Amino acid sequence: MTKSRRTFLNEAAQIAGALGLGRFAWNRFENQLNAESQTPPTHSINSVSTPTMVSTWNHGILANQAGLEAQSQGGNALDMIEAAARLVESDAEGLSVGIGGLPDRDGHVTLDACIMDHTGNAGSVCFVQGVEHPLSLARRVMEDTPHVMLSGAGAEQFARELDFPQINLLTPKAQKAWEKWRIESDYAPVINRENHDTIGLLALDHEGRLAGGCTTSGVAYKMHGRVGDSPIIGAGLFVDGRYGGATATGLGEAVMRTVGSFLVVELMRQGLSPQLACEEAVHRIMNSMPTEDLQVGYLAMDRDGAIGGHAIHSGFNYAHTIGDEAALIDATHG
Ligand code: SD4
Repeated sequence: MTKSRRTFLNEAAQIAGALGLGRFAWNRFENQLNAESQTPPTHSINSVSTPTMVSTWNHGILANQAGLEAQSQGGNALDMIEAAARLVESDAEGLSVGIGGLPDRDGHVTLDACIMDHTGNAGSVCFVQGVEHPLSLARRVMEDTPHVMLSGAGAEQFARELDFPQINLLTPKAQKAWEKWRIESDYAPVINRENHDTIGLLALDHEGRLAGGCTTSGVAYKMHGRVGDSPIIGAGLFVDGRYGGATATGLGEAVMRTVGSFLVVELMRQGLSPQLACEEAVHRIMNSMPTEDLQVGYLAMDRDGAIGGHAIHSGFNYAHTIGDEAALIDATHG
């Protein structure tokens, strides 16, 4: 379109504001225009924003710091996500992401990760072994291939072609924990308190671009070959720059069955706040399966930087950083 649709939409948005039309009504109007147009919807971005990050769990504090540092060195929202993820992936003490992650029931550490930008570009890798930075690999899938997702040996081959360092991800600490687990080999998934701490990340950069990422070693002692929600676009992560982004942590099977992160963003598109959207997505799970023994937490940020987080049970927290100010927030639950 020439004058264009964007100018027209901006003018119309101002009029809508003056008329007191709520965001929901405005979204519906814009959607209708999009539907009627032959042109794909524009991925409008805010002109200037304060760089902001939200990330799951305690390790989110340091991760956000790394992300904002990347931004201050000229990086965009994707760079923020990648820098934050790399920090946590390299932490051998963490038992759930990258090196040091707890292995599957056969003793193999297998990683899942994905990344998505505000225009809907997405990349993902799953069931990857021996790669220290799976989220960076997912980014290369997004940027350098015609695909969205590579798995297992194929993803590892791609990593070798890119000269990604190959490392042994199983640390002595994780091996010891696995050997202890093997004595009883109790395969019941454990309620998420400390065991499930994938990092899910959402970033808004200085130009209002949103991006998200998720990286994990998955549920401890899973079956060999099991892939969770974390690398699945729409389940562990979803971003739509026009509305917001969401990410999930907890038992992936429950998130996958309800396409959780997509649902959160879809609810934001329909006008719900990030907090209410997370609550509704959690309730969808609670209304569709027994949840006494499983935990899921959602985290969301809209395109204006408003955030929300909600989980089935207590214990889920997330880090929120705006500029220099960081806070660790206990998510609401139930
Ligand atoms: C999975 N959702 O593999 C991941 C695990 C997780 O915090 O989130 N841990 O199911």
